[in-house]
Amino acid sequence: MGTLLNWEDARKNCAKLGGQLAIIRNQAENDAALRLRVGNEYIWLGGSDKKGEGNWKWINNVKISTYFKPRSGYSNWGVGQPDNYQGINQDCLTFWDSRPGWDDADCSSKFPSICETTKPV
Ligand SMILES: [Ca+2]
Ligand SMILES: [Ca+2]
Repeated sequence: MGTLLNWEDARKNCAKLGGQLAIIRNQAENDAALRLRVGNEYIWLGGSDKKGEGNWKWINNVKISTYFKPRSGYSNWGVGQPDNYQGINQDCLTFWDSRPGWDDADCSSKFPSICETTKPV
């Protein structure tokens, strides 16, 4: 997870390793993923709104709740996120670097990422 990759490369890298970019289904998974973090850094997660602005989805196509589009299911956005910060099109999901919760970030940014295996453990 230490390698710095843009979101799409991170997604492909996880697939190559036989898994997928992490999907966070509940608080326990969120906490477990956060424990993998070294310090306060952005880390790619397996969600984006690349395919439709404001239409946040996990890579398994399950929709992600936002304050402007509430859905059922877990979400953990940081305050005011997602925000397409300063008009930059932020379409990829990450842990926010310094504050609790998730952030939408520029997909071409290079961050570490978390893969999960799809096999039951
Ligand atoms: Ca966006
Ligand atoms: Ca943002």
